[in-house]
Amino acid sequence: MNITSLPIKIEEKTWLEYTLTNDSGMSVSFLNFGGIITKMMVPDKNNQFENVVIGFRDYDNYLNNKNYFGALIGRVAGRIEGAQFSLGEKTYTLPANDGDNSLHGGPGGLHARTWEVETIETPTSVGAVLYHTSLDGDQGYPGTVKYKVSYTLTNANDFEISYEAISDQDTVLTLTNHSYFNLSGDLKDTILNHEVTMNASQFVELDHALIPTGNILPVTDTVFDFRNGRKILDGTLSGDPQNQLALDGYDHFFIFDQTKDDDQITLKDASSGRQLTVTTDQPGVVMYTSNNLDDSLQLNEARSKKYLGVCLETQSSPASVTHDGFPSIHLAAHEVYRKKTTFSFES
Ligand code: G6D
Repeated sequence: MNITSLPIKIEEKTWLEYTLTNDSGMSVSFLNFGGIITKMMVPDKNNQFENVVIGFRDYDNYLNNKNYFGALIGRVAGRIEGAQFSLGEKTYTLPANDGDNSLHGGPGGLHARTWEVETIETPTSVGAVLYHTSLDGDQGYPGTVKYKVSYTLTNANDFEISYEAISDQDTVLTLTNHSYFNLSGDLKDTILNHEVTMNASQFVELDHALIPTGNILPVTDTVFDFRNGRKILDGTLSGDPQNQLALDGYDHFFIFDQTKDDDQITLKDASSGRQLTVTTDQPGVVMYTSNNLDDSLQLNEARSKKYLGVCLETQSSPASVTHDGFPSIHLAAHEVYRKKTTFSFES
């Protein structure tokens, strides 16, 4: 196992790219800028190590990372309708960076911040702790928030992301990571034939602006039912209005069934034999199948294109600031926000 770091000159700044490597050769590389995961080298069924996440070939493109490739997302992952919310008697106005709405914590969200990094090595894992402080009023949100995010790679090929945050005032917050997974390896294929199994009987209906309508729908008898496994392809061909308004794919919040089993999502690619299991203590996940990704970007191994990656943004629901009955994103003053998502790879 080892941890290396590489200085990367970007305009007048110098970023650091850290690479965590375990005893079996799996590695995860990330930047101190945005906590952006730039590569994940994972073996296939023939023990061939290939990259399974989307990343830019030229790192200066991360300065304008409109697809949020690999980035930590916050203060609030997802969309806040009308770019405003109220806490008690006070209404807060956020930058409207997605039409009339606020997306992914605003233009100066966590994806675009520089984090302090401390590396950690134990007998069975290598990792790092990333620290950042966001001041009261940052991107329109109340409260000074101190963040602590841990990236840990174990010798069992588990990559764990643990999130901690504390605010000195009541605020709203739900954090995630926006990696685009593609298990075919080195972007050889799209994710359309990836099979998803997900422990979710409900999903959240969206309107034309991808804002939750307030309706929570059953997945039964729809292409949103992944409980017994389903190819992502189904959602691109279904003609279901909910797939169509997401540009013929998925971009929806799925609410996990509350069971004892924390293995909430499995992603399988038959061609490579790779399997990713996601376990989390978050109440749900936005599964986004890169329906919005055009062919304008040069990535590590290929040009970008639609359906080249699938995001599994485990999180709570920003719709909770507008509608009752949704998993809350409220964080009380001095309450510790503590969440963990583990990405376990097998082949
Ligand atoms: C699109 O609607 C999607 C979001 O879910 C995604 O995070 C973003 O592209 C990168 O706006």
